[in-house]
Amino acid sequence: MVATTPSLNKFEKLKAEKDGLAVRAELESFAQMGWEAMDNNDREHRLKWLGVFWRPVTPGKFMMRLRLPSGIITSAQLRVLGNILQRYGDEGSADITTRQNIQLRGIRIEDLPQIFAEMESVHLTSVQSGMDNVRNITGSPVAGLEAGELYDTRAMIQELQDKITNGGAGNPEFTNLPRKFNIAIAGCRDNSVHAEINDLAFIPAFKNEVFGFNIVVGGFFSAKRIEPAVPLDAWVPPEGVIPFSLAMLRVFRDHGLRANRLKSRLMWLIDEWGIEKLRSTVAAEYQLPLATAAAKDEIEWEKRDHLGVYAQKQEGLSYVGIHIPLGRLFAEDMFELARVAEIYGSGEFRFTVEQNGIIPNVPADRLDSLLADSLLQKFSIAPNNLTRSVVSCTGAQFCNFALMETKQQAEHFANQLADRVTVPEPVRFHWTGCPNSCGQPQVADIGLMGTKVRKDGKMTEGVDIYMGGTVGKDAHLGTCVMKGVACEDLLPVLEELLVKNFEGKIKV
Ligand code: SRM
Ligand code: SF4
Repeated sequence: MVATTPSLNKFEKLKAEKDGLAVRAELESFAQMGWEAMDNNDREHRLKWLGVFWRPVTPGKFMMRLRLPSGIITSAQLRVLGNILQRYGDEGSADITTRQNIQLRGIRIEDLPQIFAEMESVHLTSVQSGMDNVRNITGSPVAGLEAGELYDTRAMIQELQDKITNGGAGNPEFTNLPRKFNIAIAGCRDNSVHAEINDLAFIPAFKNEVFGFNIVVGGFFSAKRIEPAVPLDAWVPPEGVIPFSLAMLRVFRDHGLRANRLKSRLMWLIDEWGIEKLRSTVAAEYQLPLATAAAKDEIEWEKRDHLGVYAQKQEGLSYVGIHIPLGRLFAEDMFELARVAEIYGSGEFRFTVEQNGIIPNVPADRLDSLLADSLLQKFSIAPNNLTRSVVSCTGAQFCNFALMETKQQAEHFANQLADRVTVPEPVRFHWTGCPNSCGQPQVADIGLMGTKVRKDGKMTEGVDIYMGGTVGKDAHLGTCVMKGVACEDLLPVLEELLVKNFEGKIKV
């Protein structure tokens, strides 16, 4: 248990007063009293331990962030989410997140007991998805499907989530970390998880010809500081991934810095201790022999977006990646995704960190009918190179940190550019509404970070532009190349960047 001292920040005091998970027992009474009568800390902070987020932008309409290990969901689960959204009419919507997860919008406090019961009936949980908890654990969205994969990480990722959350019931052992904690486990050769931007990531690597994972630590984005993960010089076999992760979480929980929330992520502890001390402390907690890293890892492919039709390793089956613009879904879309997954596939659907979707397990004799299905008119398998790879955070529509509206702007500019310019390859645009960088502009070909700009004596929405982010093999972060471009001046700037850097040709 972490002691409260006067130097602790206000969130540490809040957690020490009452654990976030404690609000689960009070849901019925919250539902009866309504959001206005609730204690402020319960409403605005502790509910996040259940994945329920107060939205100051839309008071009374909460956001619910789920947990979807490896981004996998079933048709039955999609229908339950569709039913939840349907209650809220036009106010009910959902977003696929940059951690291959789902967030629901429009949620009313009075409905929470019923919503949780519906979710539990199909084994969906939102527990510990906000505040000082482990976020959705990312894995390859084609785990178990991909011919070239080295290890099918699905069961491992699910089991790790179950350990951290006590099977979705909530686990007080890991609900009071110093800060959020991101974990990614890669079993494919293309780094589809963005290992380098996680606090803890496992990267496939052979040590003395035995398969296992090299470990990198401390990657994070924040408004104050951006750091890629650094090697821990450690390797674990597959059966070591879960005990190692739990050991790391215990060390972070017990030794992570808690005085200043702006300096609490794992990298700040690495700064204070040095990587060797982190390694030896976690090794002692791990209680198994910890090998040094394998000399090379197996991330050898460029990152793919998985859009289109691809043969699976299972003879006669394909997976089909579909483009979901900005990751935005409504109730009807949930029902439609459930339908196509069921009638053309195996009743399973997957989400990617690019905020798109995958229908796995489509037999050859159903492929043509799937490709002719009306849903694929809306969610294309082959969008153009400028709209195809657009990622966007939530932005001002629902997020009070936002310095700009993101999703509509992202769509507007992508469509405008597609009308005016052709490029030979997809260009990856990432939009993020503020320096917290949820939309990961630092991994993009062209990253756009919301800011305020003074123009003609008035403050207006603008962006700082990032470039040079590479993903997949040898991933590295991009840097800011242009500051404070007003959105109204942005189109010609983007056109020029496409022409100069991406072989763009202006359409005549
Ligand atoms: Fe994030 C906070 C949305 C991925 C860095 N993030 C927030 C909040 C909760 C702020 C708030 O209360 O409004 C946003 C909720 C807005 C809303 O209504 O949706 C929010 N973050 C998101 C999502 C939904 C963006 C998206 O549209 O996809 C992503 C949810 C992922 C999930 O399923 O759990 C999301 N956030 C990220 C990522 C990307 C990633 O994980 O790969 C990052 C950068 C990586 C990292 O964390 O190191 C990220 N979010 C932050 C930060 C800065 C963290 C820090 O250490 O300072 C904050 C602010 C904070 O935690 O204090 C934040
Ligand atoms: Fe909100 Fe900023 Fe995150 Fe976008 S980057 S979701 S605006 S906190």
